[in-house]
Amino acid sequence: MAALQALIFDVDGTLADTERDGHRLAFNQAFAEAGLDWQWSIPLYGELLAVTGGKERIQFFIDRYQPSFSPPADGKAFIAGLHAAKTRIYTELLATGGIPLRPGVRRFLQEAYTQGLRLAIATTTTPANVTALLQSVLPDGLTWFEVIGAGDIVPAKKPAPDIYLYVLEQMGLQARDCLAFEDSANGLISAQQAGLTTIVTVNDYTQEQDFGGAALVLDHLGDPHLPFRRLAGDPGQTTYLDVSLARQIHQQFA
Ligand code: XBP
Ligand code: MG
Repeated sequence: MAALQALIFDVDGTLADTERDGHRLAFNQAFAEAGLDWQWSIPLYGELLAVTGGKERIQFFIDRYQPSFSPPADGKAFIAGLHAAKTRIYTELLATGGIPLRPGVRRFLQEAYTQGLRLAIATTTTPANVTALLQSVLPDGLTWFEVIGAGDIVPAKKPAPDIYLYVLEQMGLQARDCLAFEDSANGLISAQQAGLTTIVTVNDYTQEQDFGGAALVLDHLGDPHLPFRRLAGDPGQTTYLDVSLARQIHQQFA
């Protein structure tokens, strides 16, 4: 039976709740700067999150909600320009320290790193966004994560397994050596298709989604003074995720 060697983390919604008050606001500000009257409300953004990737999300929005909109230049270049502005706005917002890590994330990562587990990131978001988040709330993460698989480095975004397969290849590991951490159904499908046992921590946008096949579904990772709520799976008597429970879950599903 393979021993647990590495943990691979999604970013948005998993390390931090970045979507509603981060990405969404940055998209809206980029639209305003471009003179567009598009406004993504909290519920509309929940619907748009079904499409992963910011450029892909803007394209989907135009197709569905602005079908008569004709971009001033070539459509792809127009979206790329809007998205570059969004990335600038989002990374500036993170630099103000506006978005904290989710409960238990720092504690668990610190423990895992100290115990010699290898750490990596597999995300749909733009690489600059990951760096900006780590710089602002987890500077140690810039050295802890040995591989950061992000954004357009693979052509097919989640729910395709490509980003997880890329990270596994970079680390020289098999899926059975690792655990993945996700917050969304698209992320879970991506990790599962790559063969990874997956722990899910839900958030407001994802709590109603289908997490069938996840090893464990929690409201967050928990902390000694902030127990998690178990939504599916068997964490035994433990009330917060530590390396010992992570190893146990990995063995259960190995
Ligand atoms: C995150 C995403 C990203 C962000 C926006 O999904 O879907 O598109 O919302 O980032 P996951 P960009 O958590 O599954 O990685 O605008 O940089 O694409
Ligand atoms: Mg996510």
